[in-house]
Amino acid sequence: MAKSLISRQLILFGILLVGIACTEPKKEIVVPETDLAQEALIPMPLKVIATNSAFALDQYTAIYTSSTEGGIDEVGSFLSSKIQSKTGLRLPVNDTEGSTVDRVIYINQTDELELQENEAYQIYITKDSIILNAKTNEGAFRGVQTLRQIIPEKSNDSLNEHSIWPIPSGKIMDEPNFEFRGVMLDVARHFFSVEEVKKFIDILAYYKINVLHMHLTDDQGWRIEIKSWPKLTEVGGSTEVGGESGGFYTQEEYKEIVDYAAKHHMMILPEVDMPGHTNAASVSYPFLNGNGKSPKLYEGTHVGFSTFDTRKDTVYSFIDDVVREISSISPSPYFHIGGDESHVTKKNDYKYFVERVEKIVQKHGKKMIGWDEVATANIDSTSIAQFWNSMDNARAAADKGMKVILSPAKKTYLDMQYDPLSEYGLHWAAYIPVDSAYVWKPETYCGIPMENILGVEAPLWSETISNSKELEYLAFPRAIGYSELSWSTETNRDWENYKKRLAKQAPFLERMNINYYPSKLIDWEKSEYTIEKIKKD
Ligand code: TNX
Repeated sequence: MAKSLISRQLILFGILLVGIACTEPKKEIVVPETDLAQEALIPMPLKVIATNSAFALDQYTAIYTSSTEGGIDEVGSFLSSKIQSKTGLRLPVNDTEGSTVDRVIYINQTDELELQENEAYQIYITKDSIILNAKTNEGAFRGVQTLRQIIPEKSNDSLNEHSIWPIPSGKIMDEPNFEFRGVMLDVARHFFSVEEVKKFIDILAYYKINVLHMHLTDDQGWRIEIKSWPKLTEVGGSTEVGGESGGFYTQEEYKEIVDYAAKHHMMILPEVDMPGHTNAASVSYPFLNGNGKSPKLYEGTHVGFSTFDTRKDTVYSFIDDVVREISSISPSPYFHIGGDESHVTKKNDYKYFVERVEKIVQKHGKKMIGWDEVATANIDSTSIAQFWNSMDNARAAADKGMKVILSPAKKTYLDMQYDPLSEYGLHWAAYIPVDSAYVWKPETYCGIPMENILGVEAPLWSETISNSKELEYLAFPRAIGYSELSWSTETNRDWENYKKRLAKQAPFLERMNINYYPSKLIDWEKSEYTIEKIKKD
């Protein structure tokens, strides 16, 4: 604390010195009139108050953070690098010497914030400064995403002798409605490389998603190195749907993803799906198998035919090793055990299995998450159910005092087709056009109390997709809507208003080279790219 106070003072002193050093009389900067309340922010912040002037972001702007250590400085550097890629400007961060500074962006960690949530932040934008106050680095990072969204794509070159990017002035107060705002990626049916996962994280973080759930194992593939059971990846990782060679992450690569996500204040939630969806594991080590058949590598898309042998102690020793190894490289407080669609596991065996695995997960210091079927077992109120299919299971979980993550297939499954003509995806739960994905209320959808709802997650199953281009087609723009459903309050959500803000995401998505689905329900901000795409579809 003392250290951070000292460095804060040093920086403010630095700003002062710089100010004094600039003895030349400054020309007044000219800014246009603006309206902060009309900005296309997604997710919609809690409160936005416009004051109709602007902060002139330009080459004489500098970023300072309240401390030069402890992570808040990294949030400052993150903002600087994103400003550079959007505008070409190179803003110094915590630079106390040299450069001419006319205006500052100050990112300030403070315990005194009117808002309560960990991720809360407030931004004050005036003609001369932008002050971003947050309780935590996480909150500061969320605020930085808001700032990124209100920096114009194009500079104003006509009002002054040099280019400025006018940022509308006013005040933003913001915090999330739900603490868990997730997207899931199935890397088991088709494998996605570390680089592909990182690109996905880049876009999700921009919309304040804070959990990437990775479905690491299934019948068609085992995707994470387990050092004590090497055949899982040697054999089980060798295939994927459709017969192409699969792939897997070494533990080092998994850590690389975890670290990359952490820099974006995002948690990687690991899932090892069991006792069903375990064919790849059973082919690697046949003693695990409990369906009475001899397991073979599987490249099709059926579900529900595999199961572990739930009555063998050696199976639990195996699971102990897997949970231990993954937990040791996973900072997430949760471990997801799957637990869905175990159609060939007898009911009592299923319950026995879930109850025993819950203890293993807890032994390794994690809270268990499972798909909603786990609520049929006698599990702790500290475990979490992920509602995808059965309202009864979701309600049973809430009755036990458990928290529930909402992933109703009819509303949030990113692998559902938009409509019968859209490429990729399935439609067993529903067709989910962009409006239907947005127009529902997590707060009341399955009739469980708000205090039992941990958040919302949109799963992207990968039976029909195998690369970034296809992934992006299904995920975007729908995932952007789920970010608003989980961050913004019910009173701040409105389809007619959202669809106008969504239309204005096109330039960002295009700059990021995202192959989003150009739904005709949205009047996309026209650019050559979108016009071309709409013509083709
Ligand atoms: C159901 S949802 C599954 C997945 C499939 C998905 C396809 C859930 C918990 N299980 O195994 O990939 O449908 O949409």
